[in-house]
Amino acid sequence: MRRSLILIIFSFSLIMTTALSRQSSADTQTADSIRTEFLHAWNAYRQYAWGHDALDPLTRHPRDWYGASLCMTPVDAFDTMVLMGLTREAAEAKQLIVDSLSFDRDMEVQGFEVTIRLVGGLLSAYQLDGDRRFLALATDLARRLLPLYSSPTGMPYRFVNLRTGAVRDSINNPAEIGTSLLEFGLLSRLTGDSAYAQRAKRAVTELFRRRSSIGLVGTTIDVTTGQWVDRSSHIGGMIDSYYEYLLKAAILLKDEECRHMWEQSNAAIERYVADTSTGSLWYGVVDMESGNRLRTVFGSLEAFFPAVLCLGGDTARAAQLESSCLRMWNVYGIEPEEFDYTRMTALSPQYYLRPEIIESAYYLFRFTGDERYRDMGRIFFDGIRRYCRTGAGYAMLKSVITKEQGDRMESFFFAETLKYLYLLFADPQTLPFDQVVFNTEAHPFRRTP
Ligand code: DMJ
Repeated sequence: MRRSLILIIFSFSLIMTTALSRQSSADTQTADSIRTEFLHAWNAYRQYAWGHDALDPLTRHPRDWYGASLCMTPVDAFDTMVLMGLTREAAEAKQLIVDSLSFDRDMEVQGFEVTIRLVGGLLSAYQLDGDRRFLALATDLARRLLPLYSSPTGMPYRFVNLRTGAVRDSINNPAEIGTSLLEFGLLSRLTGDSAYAQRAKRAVTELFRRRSSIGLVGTTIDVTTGQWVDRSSHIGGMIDSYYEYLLKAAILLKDEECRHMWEQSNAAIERYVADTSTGSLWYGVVDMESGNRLRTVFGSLEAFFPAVLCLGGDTARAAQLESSCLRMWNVYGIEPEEFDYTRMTALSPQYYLRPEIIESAYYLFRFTGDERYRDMGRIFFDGIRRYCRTGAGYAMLKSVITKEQGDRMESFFFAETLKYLYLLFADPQTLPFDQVVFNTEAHPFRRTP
């Protein structure tokens, strides 16, 4: 009896391993095309915006977020280039970063954005490349971000001056409050300085403590008083990666308190935020105290949730939600920023070259081995190539209805969108999925640093 059980388990894992490592020449060709499109975008950045934060692809002008460049695109793109085997491009980007990136600037930055893109990008660059200058840069930046946590509650302010440490904006949101657990947790492990992990963990604990009696958090909170400002609750922008990081911190840092916070939060999300409409699963907006539904809106950002559900062990629900995401995508041939799932129409028609729907397809493929997720990936890649490609890189869409392009190419297009697409089709050995945890900007952190 026991013998046949072992045999069944063994055959099942063999089938799964074979399914997960099946790599047809069509898949390899798709991975090659994605790499070619990465180069198309990178070469445009190189030609028109070298050394700056980003390229505006229609006017072909460089863009810097804060007056002087913090090398957003090169830092965000570096690990994708390493994974794609673009050795020359990675070496050039590295040279630019180590020669010119400095955080000793009289410049106010948004804690969340520089944490996920720069601290995250530099940490994964360090783990992939081994050069301690990446770690030194990450540490220097994180040290300059610590004043953010000087509020009476320990939850961070939103902006800090990198040189003076002056902070601003006490009305913060769960995503920006919680999304440093991984970066600061890993940094503490790599440097032996617990200050980073402690600040990040306290912030999240204080936020979780202020959840409503039904277990939900709102959209904005005053970090000086600890009072909620906007009590609408959902899984979209301003809350999304708070939930994502609770679970990922449990995995990366083996933090059982974070796992407990994730499980409690997820139970409340499933009970109150989840919704069904037109025969599909969606997650809308509810009041955090009563759970009453406020809006039936879903969108590109919410499409991160199937990936998190997979990591949390619920691939069935993840599959259900990814099918809904695909339905949303198929209405216009590309997904809108916000979507009314009862009317199946766009509420905010922009597409910012976002990765989440692809990220979820990648997780589902890795967890199930089901080829349908690569088929979805092809649909996403084709839509993006058809509507967003320009002579100089890729452009966001002002409207998925008219397909009018807008003059932006966010650095997350290099860090996330093209990386997840590539990993979906590349040989699984390119990046062993179960040995890393991705930060919310798709920078892979090794599980055993
Ligand atoms: C990225 O900066 C991160 O994924 C963040 O968590 C959400 N928004 C963008 C991508 O859409």
